[in-house]
Amino acid sequence: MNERKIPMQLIGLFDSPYVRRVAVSMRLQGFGFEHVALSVFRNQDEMRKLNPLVKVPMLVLDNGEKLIESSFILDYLDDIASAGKRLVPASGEERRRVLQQCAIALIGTEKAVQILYDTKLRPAEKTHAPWVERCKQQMHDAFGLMETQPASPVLSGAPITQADITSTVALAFAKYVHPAEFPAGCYPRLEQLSAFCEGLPAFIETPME
Ligand SMILES: N[C@@H](CCC(=O)N[C@@H](CS)C(=O)NCC(=O)O)C(=O)O
Repeated sequence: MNERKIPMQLIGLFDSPYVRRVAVSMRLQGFGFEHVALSVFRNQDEMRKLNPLVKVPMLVLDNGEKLIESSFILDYLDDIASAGKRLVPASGEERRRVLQQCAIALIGTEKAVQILYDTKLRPAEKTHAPWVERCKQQMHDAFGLMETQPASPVLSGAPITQADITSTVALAFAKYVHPAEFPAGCYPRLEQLSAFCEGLPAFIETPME
């Protein structure tokens, strides 16, 4: 069992897709953690004391070591996970496939975040419409590419992978922050995967809001 005496601390809100994918993964892998629910915007000063870079997620290990960047945090967790609990296969074609699907989902996520920051954090007159349009196009291109991937094996009973988690988290986040861009049925295969994953306890226990 991976449960530790002093729990690891996961810093950041679950409305961050990067934090949420780490939290869901930790639950699926059986790692206990204390959730430090601080916002990079509303709790900036407090956050800076924990993480001078003011970025989330941050995972504080039980020895006090601090890890940043969701992909590298997940890589560490896979490395220490017990047998059968890895979320990215250790090697080979399957590993490459899962990581590439994560990469596409992360681009969709990144573009959704950029649109949000560019339209909500700047005064309206300082928003550059062509850049926002470009990001929207790239966001949809990424989700469109995810939609064309072969159906995930998890839907036929295979173990869940990081590709399933990151794709599901990406769609939930993008829909949440840009609802008009994602009417129901616009990415039906992805929505099917998402409905399956969001029904799992690890996702239900990690709500975005
Ligand atoms: N590539 C990073 C992205 C993390 C990220 O950008 N997190 C956002 C919250 S969704 C953040 O920290 N925003 C504050 C900022 O960029 O200053 C990862 O995967 O961990």
